[in-house]
Amino acid sequence: MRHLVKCILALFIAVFSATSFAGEAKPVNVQDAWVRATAPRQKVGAAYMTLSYDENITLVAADADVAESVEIHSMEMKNGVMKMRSIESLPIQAGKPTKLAPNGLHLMLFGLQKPLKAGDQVELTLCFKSKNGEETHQTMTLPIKEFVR
Ligand SMILES: [Cu+2]
Repeated sequence: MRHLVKCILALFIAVFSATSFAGEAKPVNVQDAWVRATAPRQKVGAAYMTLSYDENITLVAADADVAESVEIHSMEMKNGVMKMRSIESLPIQAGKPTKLAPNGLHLMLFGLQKPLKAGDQVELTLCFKSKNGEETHQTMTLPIKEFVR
């Protein structure tokens, strides 16, 4: 079974590279991307989205026009308390959407220059590393929204 999966994967990759040789790599699929509105004087913010791709790819860095720096964060239970921590990179498995959402994985925006107001927009750049080590950047505009529980 594992062999079969490998074969299908190899075939798939061959087809993929044959059809995309002329242009740039296909962009990573980014859906439902948004930035959470912040309270006045709040210096950190968060961005959420669902990432998917038809090959294994890794999110290695992010940057936002409104923040000094952006980190990839995960959430985990520690002694019954949800804690977030910074992770170096976020692997996205081929064909499996990876969801960044409140109370889970998120992009943390540090050093906000001003409060993030619902209705405004944030320019976000994501840096991905393909399995052959190639890095690509994708810049997108995200709406700022109020988080409704
Ligand atoms: Cu965080």
